[in-house]
Parts: sequence; C-alpha cells; structure tokens
Amino acid sequence: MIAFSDTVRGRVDNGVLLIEIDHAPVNALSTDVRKGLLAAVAHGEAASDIVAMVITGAGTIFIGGADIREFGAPPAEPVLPTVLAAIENATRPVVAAINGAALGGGLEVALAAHRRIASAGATLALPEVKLGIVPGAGGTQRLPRLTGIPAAIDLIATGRTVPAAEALQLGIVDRIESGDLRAAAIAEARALAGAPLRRSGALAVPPATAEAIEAASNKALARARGQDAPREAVRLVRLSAERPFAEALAEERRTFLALRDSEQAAALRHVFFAERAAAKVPGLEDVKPRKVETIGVVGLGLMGSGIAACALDAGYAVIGIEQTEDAAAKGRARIEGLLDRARQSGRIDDAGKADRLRRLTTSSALQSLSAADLVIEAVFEDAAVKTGLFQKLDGIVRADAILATNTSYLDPNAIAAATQRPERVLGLHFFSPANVMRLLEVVRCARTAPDVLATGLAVAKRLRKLPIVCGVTEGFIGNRIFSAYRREAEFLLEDGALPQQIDAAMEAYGFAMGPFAVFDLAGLEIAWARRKRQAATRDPKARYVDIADHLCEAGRFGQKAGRGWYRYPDGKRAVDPEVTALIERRRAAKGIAARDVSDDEIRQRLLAAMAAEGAALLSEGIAARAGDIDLVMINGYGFPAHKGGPMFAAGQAKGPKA
Ligand code: T1G
Repeated sequence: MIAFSDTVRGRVDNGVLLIEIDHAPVNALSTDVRKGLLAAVAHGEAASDIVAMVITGAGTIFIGGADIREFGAPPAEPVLPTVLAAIENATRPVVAAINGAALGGGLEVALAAHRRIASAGATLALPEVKLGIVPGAGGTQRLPRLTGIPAAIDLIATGRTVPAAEALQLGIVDRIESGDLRAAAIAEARALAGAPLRRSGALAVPPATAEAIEAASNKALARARGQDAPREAVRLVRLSAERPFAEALAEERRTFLALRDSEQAAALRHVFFAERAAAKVPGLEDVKPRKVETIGVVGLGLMGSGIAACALDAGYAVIGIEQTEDAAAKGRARIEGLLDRARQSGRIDDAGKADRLRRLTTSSALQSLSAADLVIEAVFEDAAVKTGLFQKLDGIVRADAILATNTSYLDPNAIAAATQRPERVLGLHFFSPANVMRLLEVVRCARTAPDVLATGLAVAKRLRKLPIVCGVTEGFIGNRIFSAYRREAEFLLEDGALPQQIDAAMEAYGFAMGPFAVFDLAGLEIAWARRKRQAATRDPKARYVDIADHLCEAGRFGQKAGRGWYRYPDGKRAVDPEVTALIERRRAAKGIAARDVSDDEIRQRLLAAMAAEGAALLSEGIAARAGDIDLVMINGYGFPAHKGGPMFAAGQAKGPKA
C-alpha cells in the first residue's frame, strides 16, 4: 500500500493503480485529500509498472464533496481545479469507481476522469446551490458536455440527486456494475490503456434548441425566489456552449469564489450544520431507543391520515383508530388517497402501494392498540378529549409502549400527568400535510424518560423527518414565534400599513407567502378561539389589536371561507376594500393616526419580533440552540433558507462559521 497523504492511499493491481480516498465520515475533499490525489495521479503517470488508474472511496460514500468546513478560509493549494486538470490531462486512463454518493466536488472528480462506473446504489448530484454556491471545479462545464445543456441546468440549478440508473440514462456514468465494482473498474482501466482517452472537457456540448434551454431555465428558476446561486448556475451552464472550455471554467471559478463569501452562502452553510447539530441531543449520546415496529394512530383526519401514510412509507405496521367503523373507513380511504397520489407521482409503484395497505389496519377497536409500540394521537384539539383518550390508552397499551400527542397548543405535561406512566409520554408535533412536511417538533415533557425521547428521535429519523427537540410552552418553538410574528404584523396594521403591503415586503424578503396570506390559508378561526380563551387572563395593559376579531365576527375566516384578510374571487388572492375600511375604522376607534410605514421597517420589525421570541425560548431552555429555532421557522413556516432563519438573520446564531 502506498500512502499519498494521510487520507489517500493506493495499491497496484495488475498494472492498475487503485487510488482510495479514506477520510471519514464522508470522504470530503479536504486539503489533505486533494494533496493525496494529486500525488497519486503524478505517481500513476510516472511509475513504469502502472498503465492506468482507478479512483474510489473507502466505505459507502465515493466523495461527499468539497470540505465545507474549509469554506471559512481562503482555498489552500492544491485547489480542486488543479487536481482535476491533472486527472483529465493524464496520459494514462483514469476510471472513477463510484461506490456510493458522488456529490459536488466528488462528482466533479468523476467528471474529470475518462470513464465512470457506478455501483447500482450510487447517487450523484451537484448540490452546491443548496449551499448558496455553484460548482467550482468544472461541474458547470463538464456536465453539459455529457448530458446536454437542459439536463445540466435541471441538475445544477436545482441540486437534485439522481440514482445511478438515471445517471446512466443521462450519460453521466458509462455503466453500472452490480458485482465487484473495484475489480470491474480495474479491468476497465486496463482495457483502456493505450486507447485514445475521452476527456469530458474536450467534448463538444451537444446541441439543444433555444426553447428547450429556456424551458429548463424557467423550470429550474421557478422556485429560486431571491436566491443568487441557481441563477448563476443557469448562466454558467449556458456559457458552456458560448465560450471556450478554459475561459468558461475561469468564469465558473470566479463566480464560485464570489458566491462562497456571500451572505446567502453563509446562511445556507449555517442551515447545513444546524441540521447536523439538531440531531445531537446532549445527554442522549448513549441512550438506546426502544424498539418500534408497530405504530398506532388515533384520529384519521387530515393530520392523522398524513401521519399514518408517513409511517407506512417508513415501513412501519400501522393501526389506525377512529371513533366509529364508518369514520375508520373514511380514514382508511383518506390514507389510500394519499398513497394513490404517491402512486400517480411515481414515488411508489403498485407493489409499494399494496405493501403499505397490507401493513395498515383500521377500525374503531381501541383495544387493538395493545399491539402498538408507539401510539400517536391526532384527535380533536381539546384538552379533555386528549386526556381522556390517554387515560384509556394507559389501560390498553403495554407498559413499555410510548404515548405521543400531536397537540399544537395544549399542554402535554397536563395530558401526561393524567396517565399512570407520564415518563412514557412525549409530544410529536407534525406539520400539515404530515406526509409532506419535513419538520417534526419532538416535545420533551417534564417527566419524559430519556429512552422515550431517544425513541421519538429515532422514529422521526426513520420517518425521514427533521426532528427538533423542544420543551413545553404554549405553541412550542414554531407556533410561539409565529404568534409573535402575527402580533407584530397586526401592530403594523394599526400603525399605518396594510396587509398587502406587509405581505409584499415579506415576499420580497424571500417568504413564499406574507403573513396575512398565510393566516388566510391556515384559517382565522383557530387563533380566534385561542384569543377568546385567553381574553380572561390577557394583561389589560398589553397592546391588543382587535381587527382579526372583527374579521371573524363577520365570518371572514380566510381562504376556505372565500374571504379573510383578502377576498378570493376564482380562488385568487385579491385586496378587499372592505378590509381596508375596517382597519381604518379600528384605528379611528383607538384614536390612532396612520403614518407611512416603509417596507424596511416592516421587515426589520417582523424579523426582530421573531428573533426576540427566539431569544426568550433560548433563555427559558425551551429551545437548545438558535440553529434549532432557525430550522423550525425555515422548515415549518416558510422562512427563506437563504436568509438562515430569524436567529441567524439577527446575527444571534453562533454556529461553526464554515
Ligand atoms: N464537508 C464537510 N463535512 C461534511 C460534508 C462536507 N461536504 N458532508 C458531510 N459532512 C459532515 C457532517 O457535517 C456530519 O458531521 C458528518 O459529515 C455526517 O454527515 C468544489 C464547493 C454526504 C449525503 O453538499 O449531503 O463540493 O455532524 O450527518 O446523513 O464544486 O452529509 O458528524 O460532525 O449529513 O450520512 C457539496 C453535503 C459540497 C454534500 C451524508 N457537497 N453532505 O449524509 O451524514 S460543495 C454537499 C451531505 C462542493 C465543489 C463545491 C450528506 C451526505 P458531524 P451527515 P449522512
């Protein structure tokens, strides 16, 4: 074995130098890896007993990309383009044996090789735009030469991952090896020795019609709202057909370096590392989760059916319970409807749907939950109903079974305290639609046992959710911050702004929808009911805006009622002069003279309100990290990821500045 650096080694097999990158956990292209690769290729070019080379990764990942942790410092030599030029311009064939994920710079390494063989389970992507950057080592120039410009725009401007089979269709990989990948790659490399080499950079860009390129660009940029990287990615890929390779490569590098130091990239790096940190809960490092194979879901309405569908997707057996057989049948139909939609979108096939339905039982027999390892309730949001249910379940489920409540606003401590074993109760707060939304607030109640919390996290991971642990407070992290956001938005109304101005200001900031449009989408009646519940205990000295109450008294409950803060002729959002008049009347009633409120003031005050509530959640110990709060608002409330979340935007999230 030859050590080319601490993380790159090689051995010669039948005249072929097998170069292995071994840099746990993801074989990221750190400075040491780049040095090792460059030395290995130089050795492979010079040694007399070598006729070809193979590059591969140790473990189950090929290369996870550039080392994101190095982004905070100026790039150290050798930079990746130098390494890839050495690979591409090698006189002896270099074969990439893609043994797993080939991401970002990792795929760029493979693209610089003269041949690419992938294992059947390999996945490939240039996900740089998800980090607010563009590929910086030839991805935008070599990929279109293999796939054509429209496909390259789709892959690079969205950052989506493709499985090996699709990569083969797209021309990214030359073949898929289901046997011994290394042996196959070594044989392939040996066979290529002495033959003319296919250098991606030297290939002509396949012709594509202007319409196809335009269509791909528009589709990729449709969801890029305010993000710079996707737009730059499209520009660079198009440049591949307009400029000589070397010139376009230099422009790509210049753009990469500029974006790397941008605020959007810093925000998205914060989000990347925050996601990794969120999964680590202090004190649970060595705690073993309980075994969960069967999940009970009580209440198969909108939330319950989504939770059930999500659990079926994750391979669990699901026992769905409703109050009556009729309601259970309706619940089953709802779940089946979700599976049908997944079938139509191609996400699952007929066999997948049949398998899921085989693992689903639905009935009104609460007793059948004695077989469940975990029961999640999604019944009507009423304390007595939920507490009563948990008291019944206490006598039905096994002693080691876990009870979880999906409440959004009620006190899970009170629900837990009504049971014999409060230590086995936690909150699992899903977001609607539960089978789509990634976010899951995992609520640690006052008595929740560590292994129960660990089980909640393990189940969340298996459901492919983003679990954020939080303590008990009204509305947990997300809804509590959203309430502060709503409060400040309503203050701005009284001060002189209008719903459409506030929404436009936040949509310009990057939100898909402004607050009032979201209130209308969610429906105004739930918040109204809560305000009425709180009226008796509300601090009379606290500022209170009653405009929303007047809307509700007028039956304006939002989009589903056809009118709320807006009216919805043909389902489209439209400003309603009646609402403007109501706002003006309520100001007059309070003797408030409206003043000009700028868009900047709107953004500044709403962001500050969210950050202040976040700071309170941190000081109360409800949230463990500022990054957790940012993840909740980004994944549950449409906060633009390229702004990093309210805490990062307020400069309060002190994460690893990669
Ligand atoms: N650099 C540094 N650390 C990384 C890393 C990377 N690229 N990828 C992962 N890690 C760390 C991560 O922080 C965590 O650390 C541990 O590895 C396990 O990660 C020039 C410039 C590869 C699919 O965007 O998508 O190349 O928390 O928990 O679920 O054009 O990690 O344990 O301390 O996510 O098995 C492009 C990013 C970079 C891929 C594995 N590459 N990584 O998922 O493990 S930009 C990416 C992932 C680029 C070039 C440009 C995933 C994964 P810790 P994990 P996983």
